[in-house]
Amino acid sequence: MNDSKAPQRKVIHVDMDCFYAAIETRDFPELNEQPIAVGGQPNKRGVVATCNYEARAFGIHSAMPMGQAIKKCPQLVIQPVRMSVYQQESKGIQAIFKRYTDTIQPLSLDEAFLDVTGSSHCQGSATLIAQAIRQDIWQEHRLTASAGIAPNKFLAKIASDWNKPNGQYVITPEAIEAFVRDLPVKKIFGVGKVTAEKMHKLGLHLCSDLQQLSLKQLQTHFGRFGAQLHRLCRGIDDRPVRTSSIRKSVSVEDTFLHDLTDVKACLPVVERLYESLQKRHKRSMDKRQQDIKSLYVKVRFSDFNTTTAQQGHTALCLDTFKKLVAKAWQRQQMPVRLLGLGIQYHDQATGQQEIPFNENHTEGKQ
Ligand code: TTP
Ligand code: MG
Repeated sequence: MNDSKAPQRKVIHVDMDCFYAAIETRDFPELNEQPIAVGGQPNKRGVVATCNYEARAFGIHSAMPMGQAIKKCPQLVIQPVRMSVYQQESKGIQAIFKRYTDTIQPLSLDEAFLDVTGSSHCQGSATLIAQAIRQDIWQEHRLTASAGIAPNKFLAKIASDWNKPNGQYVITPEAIEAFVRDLPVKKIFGVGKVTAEKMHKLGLHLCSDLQQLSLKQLQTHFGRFGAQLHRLCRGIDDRPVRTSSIRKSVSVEDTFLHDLTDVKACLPVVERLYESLQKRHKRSMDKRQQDIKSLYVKVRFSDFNTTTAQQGHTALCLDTFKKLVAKAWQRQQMPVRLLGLGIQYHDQATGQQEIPFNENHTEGKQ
């Protein structure tokens, strides 16, 4: 499994614990030990952006409608989103990462991959670097982070969840085989609810089950995702840690105050979103020229099921977006609460791509 020519990579995935909620309890200590959720008010169709562990004990989680959260926990304290504060904290945390490596790929405000291969910090130990980063974050921000340390992004991301909160977990190259053997298929990057269900029906529950299938069999069952699955179920993932200057995609989306009843009602919204997408694309091109690889849409139905569809394309095309929305809507034919349009770019650096989702891939919020 090891590529004997390239040095063994060392990737760290850092993920802040209950990020928005942790900032709220830090800044308002009187909230300590109370169940809190950050998000919109229930009477305005607000959803939970995140919540602290006290609230999670009641079964509350991200993306849950706030009305439902309040039913589960009537004493829940709702804190409004203070995005500019979270952005500021995120900048400070990224500056800490910078002390240790220049190869940083932020995934969101509270999450990033760091490639520390060949680093001279902490005697070159990725484990000690992760510890030092978490310690800096605590000392300077009074926030806790968890980290995963592994030879690639796929495993590092799973590992950061292993000892969460305020912990870290290392998967050494020697430990990969045993680690992936018992890993449930739903932990694989790109395997959502629908793909996992399909796998379960085929009797595939763990990565070791997937390993029994040939590349050809995986391609037969899972189409173009098959080849990636063949590698991932063995713990192999060559995707590089990309610095933020390389955008892999741009997208725009909108959640509606009132659901759109059918596909006909969606089309004028597609036109409006298309205009903002064009602007984003242009801004992205001003920074760096990239070729369009495909166009995609996201449709979230009133029951929160989210489905996506994409099509290979080399240019922006309103008509294609409309057709993709119609195709996606057809799958569930229910009122729509969110619509999104996106562009995926070719990866200039490696020729590889990270597919944000698979075609026909229906994701429930997990
Ligand atoms: P996460 O890292 O998914 O969650 P978290 O940091 O709150 O908790 P954990 O300890 O499990 O990592 O997301 C980071 C932030 O992104 C989160 O604090 C709030 C925001 N967020 C949303 O606004 N909506 C969402 O659906 C999710 C999942 C996150
Ligand atoms: Mg987090």
